[in-house]
Formats: sequence, C-alpha cells, structure tokens
Amino acid sequence: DTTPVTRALLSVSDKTGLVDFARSLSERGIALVSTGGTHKALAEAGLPVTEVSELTRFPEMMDGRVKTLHPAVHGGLLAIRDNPEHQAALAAHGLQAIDLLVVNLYPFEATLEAGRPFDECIENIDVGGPAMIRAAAKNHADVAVVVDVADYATVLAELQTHDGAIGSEMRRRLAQKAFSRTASYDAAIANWFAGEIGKEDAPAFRAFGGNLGQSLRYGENPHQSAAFYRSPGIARPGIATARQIRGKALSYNNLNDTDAAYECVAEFDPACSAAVAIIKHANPCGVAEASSLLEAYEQALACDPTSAFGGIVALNRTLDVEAAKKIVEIFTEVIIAPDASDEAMAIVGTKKNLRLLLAGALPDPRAAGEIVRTLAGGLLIQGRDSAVVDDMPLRVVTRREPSEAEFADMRFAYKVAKHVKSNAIVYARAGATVGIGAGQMSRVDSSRIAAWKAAEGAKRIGAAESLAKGSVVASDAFFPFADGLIAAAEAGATAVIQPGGSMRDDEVIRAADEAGLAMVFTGTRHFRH
Ligand code: 93A
Repeated sequence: DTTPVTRALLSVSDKTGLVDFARSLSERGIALVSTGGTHKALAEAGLPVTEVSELTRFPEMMDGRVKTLHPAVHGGLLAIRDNPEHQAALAAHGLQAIDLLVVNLYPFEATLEAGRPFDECIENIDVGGPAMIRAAAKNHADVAVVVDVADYATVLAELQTHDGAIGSEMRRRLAQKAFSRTASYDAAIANWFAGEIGKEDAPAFRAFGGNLGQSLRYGENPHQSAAFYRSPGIARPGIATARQIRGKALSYNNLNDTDAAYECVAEFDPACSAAVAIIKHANPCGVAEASSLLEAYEQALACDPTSAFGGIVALNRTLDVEAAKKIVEIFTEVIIAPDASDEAMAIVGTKKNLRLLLAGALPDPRAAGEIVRTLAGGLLIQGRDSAVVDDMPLRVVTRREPSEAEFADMRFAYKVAKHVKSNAIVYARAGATVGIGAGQMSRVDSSRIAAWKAAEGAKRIGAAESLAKGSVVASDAFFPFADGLIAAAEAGATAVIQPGGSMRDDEVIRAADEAGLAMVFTGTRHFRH
C-alpha cells in the first residue's frame, strides 16, 4: 500500500495542466514515459522524459494507430508486484513496472459534437488508450490510473501525504472512474454508430449501453418501434430475470404491465400471506392477500372484474393448481409468479395464448435501484421508491385510534397505493381492495372514482351497501383540502392513511374527527407518475 510511485506513463490528447503535473511528478523523482505528442510537450518544457518507442523498441506507426499496443507497456501495467512469476517475466524480457498511468482519450465525443465527417470520427476512436486504462484499472492493487485532468491535483496531494505513494483507497476509486470512462466512451461510439447505420433503437442504446434483451414487434402503438433492454451488470429479480415458459411473445405493453404487477405483488411477504395483483394499463385493478392464492385471486378479481378482463396477474407464491384453474376461466394476457407447479403449468398450457413467466424470486421492495425515463433529448433518473409502509412510523392524528383490523388494512392499502398512478386513492377491506381511483389530475376525482367502483362492486354482488362501507382508504399524497376526505367518509370508509403535510392538515384532521374517522400520517409520499 505504501510503495512509492517510481514510473509513470503519460499519454494524453488533452494536454491541459500536463506540464505542471508532470513537473511535480518528476520533482518527486518519478521517471516519466510518454507517447509522441505528450513526449514532445514535456521535452519542450525541459522535463526528463523517455519516449514509449524506446520501451517498446518499435516506432509509433500507422499514423499513431499503433504506439502503446505492446507487451512492454501492457506487461508493465499488468504485472502483479508480489507475484514472483510476473516479476520473473518482467526481468526475463527486460520490462519495467509502471505504477502510474495518466491517459485521456482521443476526443471522440468532441469530434462528433463538432459534426466532423465519418472518417474523422473513426480515426478518433482510441484503441491503445482504453486498453491501457483497462489494464491499469484491473491491476489497481498495484497501479494508479488517472483519466481526468481534474484529478491531477488530488493525486499530487495524495503523493504528498503518502510519502510518494498512492493509497489503495484512492487507487480503487480511480479504477472505478477509469472503467466508467471507458464504458461511456464505448457507449458514445456505439450510439453514434447505431445512428450512422440507421438503427432505430439508437435512443435505447444511449440509455442502456446496448444490452438488448428482446426486440419487440412494436411499442405502445403499432406505429412505434420498441425493444426491451436489460440494465447491464444488474440482476435484481423481476421482469428482467423472468423466464417465459409458454405463450406468444410479449408486447411492449405486456412487459410494462407485467413489471408493474410483479413489483406490486412483491410488497406482500409470501411468508405472511398469499397475494395476487391484477394489473391493467400499469395500474392495479384489484389486489388481495389471503391464506391461499385462490382466495386472494378471487378477492382481487372481485374488486373490478370488468377491468381485469385481459389483465396481467401477478402472484407472490408458487402458482398452484387451484389458482391456475380459476385464473384461466377469464381471458388473461400474462401470469407472473416466482414459480409454478407442474400441474399448474399444464393448466395454463390449455390456454394457447396465455403467457406464463417465472421469475425465480420476488423483487425486494426495499432494494435500491434506478428508475429511468426519457425526456425529449435527455434522461430523468431517480432512485426506486423503496419505502415500505411497514417501516414507517404511523402517527395517529385523530381523536379515535384505528382498530387492529383497520391498521392491517391501512398498511395493505398503502402498499397498493404505492403502485397506483397518482392521484391514487385505494379503498380496502379485510386484505382486499374494493375500489381504486388511479391517474386523475385531481385527488377528489380519484376519490370519487374509487368510491364509485366500490358502489358498483356492491351492485354486482347484490349487496345493499357499498363495498367501501367499513373500509379504510389510502391516499398516495396528502389531501390538500377536506373535500376528498369527506367524500371518503361519505362512501363509508372508517379510517384513513395518508402522508400528511398539507398546509390545511388541521382542517382535514378536524373533518376526520367530525366524521368519526381514525386517521394516520405516514410522513412518506408515494407519488407515481
Ligand atoms: O491510435 S491509438 O489507439 N493507438 C495506440 O497504441 C495508442 N496509445 C495511446 N491511440 C493511442 N493512444 C492515445 O494517444 C492516448 O489515449 C492519448 O489520447 C493519445 C496521446 O497521443 P500523443 O501523446 O501522441 O499526443
């Protein structure tokens, strides 16, 4: 860790700050080796510097295309210091270890941005630079690699405080940055090339580095092209890890809805209950938890059987025969579950077009991750909503305390609301949704729709009172006014769960007290747009 740096190789296109940096290295007694242009700049500044062609005993050739692609360079970068065989190989071939690599690449991106012709872009694809960067970063246990002019000062400070060495922590950080640089460099080349050859999925290349999972027939509509890309290097259980067991190819909308369904059902711990979520247009139209998947499915379906037609069904446990038999009774597009029994698979198989996806495991609702969305000419990236109501301190703000049953339903409803597009209002009773209002521009409209769904549900089964009677209601964000809450009370809800935080919380709490409702604040919002 404390071995001082003795030899540095510098090969930079952007020569900003180069001479000062190299002079400081040289003053520390570090030997400098350099490629043509970099060597010229250093020599002109009067610094002692060896040309890389002296090391390789080869001239730079082919217009500089081949200058550092040589064992004298790569052996020096890759040799492990405390490996006797590696050291013997260096000695046998008269090579010397390189402890510090300073490279910035041919300006491919700048060439592109300047609108230069194809051949000039090609010529600005750096080959030797990335190879050296990757070699040094791989061997970060012994070598420090600097790819950014902005890091010169940090490295000099480190040499100062570490007696001429660069500590392992900094070497690791520099290595990570180095790989990130070569990755973005190659992504830029791949994106540009995709555009040059007229590939329609160029924007997806841009976002995901070309990790094509599956080409899709079309996008949200038939006139839009589409493909599914997997995030490189990430194997979080979910839609991207699911295996399609049977059924025809998935469409863009299927994938989007199946993802929403599986992420939603994963909120429910399979060790505690069997849960089912039915999704249409990326919104739940029924969610329930019960002691069996069959029961959970029946209750989820009962919430809104009209919308569930042609929906996506997600389960949090291994699909069994009983649930499979019931699910195939109506037209369903996709079933996704962690696993399925052989008998259940056979039942699914009786429906020609029904797709079955087995994901192996459930997503962890608490796991970190990124949500990426494209804007015109850019990307929005945010952390995944990994907040779970079970971890939130629920603050009772009304005179009346919720009962145990109300608490259980409030948690259930809040988990569902997290997966309903805003404005989200969810009525739930006995572990099942009875009315969901999704995606309205005003909260009071979502409340009305959810209450109306619950009333329709009652009519369907010939019940005298709305299914919202005796339910709890969850709101994904605070009620800005008392009206939405009063509507919920009128619909028959007895308890409310919401983040709180409105300027008019007092007014809303007063209305809840007047209506005899119990209300808790979670302190955490679940917007979903
Ligand atoms: O054309 S290359 O891909 N072939 C190489 O062997 C090579 N080695 C270093 N480009 C190569 N480089 C790049 O040259 C470096 O990444 C750096 O950007 C540039 C520095 O060249 P000079 O020192 O001649 O200005």
